[in-house]
Amino acid sequence: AISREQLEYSQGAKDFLARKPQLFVGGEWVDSTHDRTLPVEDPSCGREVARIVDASTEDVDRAVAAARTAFDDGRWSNLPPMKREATIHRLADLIQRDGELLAELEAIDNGKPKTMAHAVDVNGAISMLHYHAGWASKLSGEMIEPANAPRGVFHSYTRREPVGVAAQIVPWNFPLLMAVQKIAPALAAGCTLVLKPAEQTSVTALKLADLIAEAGFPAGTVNIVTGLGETAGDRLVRHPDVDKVAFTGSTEVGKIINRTATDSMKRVTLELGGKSPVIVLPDMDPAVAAGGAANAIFFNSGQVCVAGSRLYAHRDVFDRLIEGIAETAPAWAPRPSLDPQARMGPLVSHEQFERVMGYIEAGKKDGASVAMGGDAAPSNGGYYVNPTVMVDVNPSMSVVQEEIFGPVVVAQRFDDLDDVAKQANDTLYGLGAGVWTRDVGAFHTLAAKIKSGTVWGNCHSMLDSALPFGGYKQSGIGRELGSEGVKAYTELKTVILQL
Ligand code: TXE
Repeated sequence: AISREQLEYSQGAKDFLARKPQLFVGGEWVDSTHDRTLPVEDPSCGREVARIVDASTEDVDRAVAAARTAFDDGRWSNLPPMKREATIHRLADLIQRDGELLAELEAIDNGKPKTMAHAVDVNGAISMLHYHAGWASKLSGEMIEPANAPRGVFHSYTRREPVGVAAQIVPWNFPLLMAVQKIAPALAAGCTLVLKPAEQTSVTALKLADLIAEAGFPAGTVNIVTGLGETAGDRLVRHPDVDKVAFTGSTEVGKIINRTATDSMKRVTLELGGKSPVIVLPDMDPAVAAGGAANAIFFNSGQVCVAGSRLYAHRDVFDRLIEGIAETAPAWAPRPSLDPQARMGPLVSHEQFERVMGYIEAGKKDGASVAMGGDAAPSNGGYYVNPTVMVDVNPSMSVVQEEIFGPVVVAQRFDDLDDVAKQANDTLYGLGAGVWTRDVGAFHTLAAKIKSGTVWGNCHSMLDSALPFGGYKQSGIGRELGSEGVKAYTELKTVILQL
């Protein structure tokens, strides 16, 4: 049961949630053209705590127009790079200053424990901005000699130009962090943008808008519109004045966006779903691997695109590993997000709760056994699912093939490296994979065989601003982060002068 005290919001959070629903367009807060709004819900108790604008087509068009004007007149892209760099650093500093409130708002809106929201989302956003700020003054083209002309006849070089106006659509699992992960490289490259947060979790993006205004970005550089995917999101993707679409979300919606955006040759990067394997080799101490495997799936209630949702343990360590994970149950018992002891919170919404419980039931019906959890946790209207491990599963089951996006892992045995590589690759997805072993040769052998954008050894979900991130197969198109992620916001132009 949830005590009142655990759900007491700070005055700052109450004040922010009480604000009039508005959009951030052209550097100021504006009203929507219509009066439709959407609820903001606290998933720890299922209560509505605020309203946000459900943007109209005209609202989206106005935001794109503001970004277009700001891009075309060069008020951002033509600033000296060091000025852009300093502005991005300033935004990071403001997030740090308001980190406590941002973490609380994220916990209220998304359901993740406030301590996690601070340590992961807020601190991640700060370092993401500091990292990308530096690219503003480091991006450049190269001088390249033509291969088929005598030396000294041509002077040829490439220029990296900002791609233009970016439409950025983000999901609800790491609302602030995903927003910053999108805007930081775009701003470093000199783009202007319109960001649409997920309708379930828009609060911290709106708080971010305040900080963007305070940091001193020229008006129209960053515009933030809240609203539904099928309406506001779709309009953004179709808008003729948008040059690039960056999306993180479900593979299903990613395919729709890809079709719509490429119809007009917009640049597209997609970071989509996953069904990432965690592989435990027989040399590994099962007690150590159990903690790692539990963290790989239960962190953020399993609402992580790279969640380690398929566990493959060598036959020799399988039973001990499952026991070890089951022993972590008390530590992961779901609690309200503002409870300082919470390590795992509720799921983000009633819809997601139903979806995850539906998968658990389907797994049981298909013949899987529950080795841990497998049910909802008692609550006062919140969306709590107990950490769950399912065994006796096979590859034909939906729990093994489909992204559940909840604290549910399916565990299977394997015999050798070839066997486990085959099993690990038996999926439409290819986002991440974790391997637990002290055997360096076996690790690198698997790292080469597994078809995924990232392979971790003895860790999981380790993302870093400098390291490229993205998916093989139906987990996405393109890479975010690192130099690749910034280049994804540029066009490469070749210039050739006959001397
Ligand atoms: O995601 P959507 P949903 C997976 C996960 C989850 C499932 C459903 O398995 O259970 O998707 O979640 C916007 N045009 N992931 O339905 O719909 C939407 O408003 C333009 C994995 O919430 O993909 C939101 O801002 N935009 C994932 C964003 O897309 C559209 C993270 C993501 O929502 C749109 C989230 C449209 N037609 C869910 N339809 C990950 N890989 O991290 C929706 N949107």
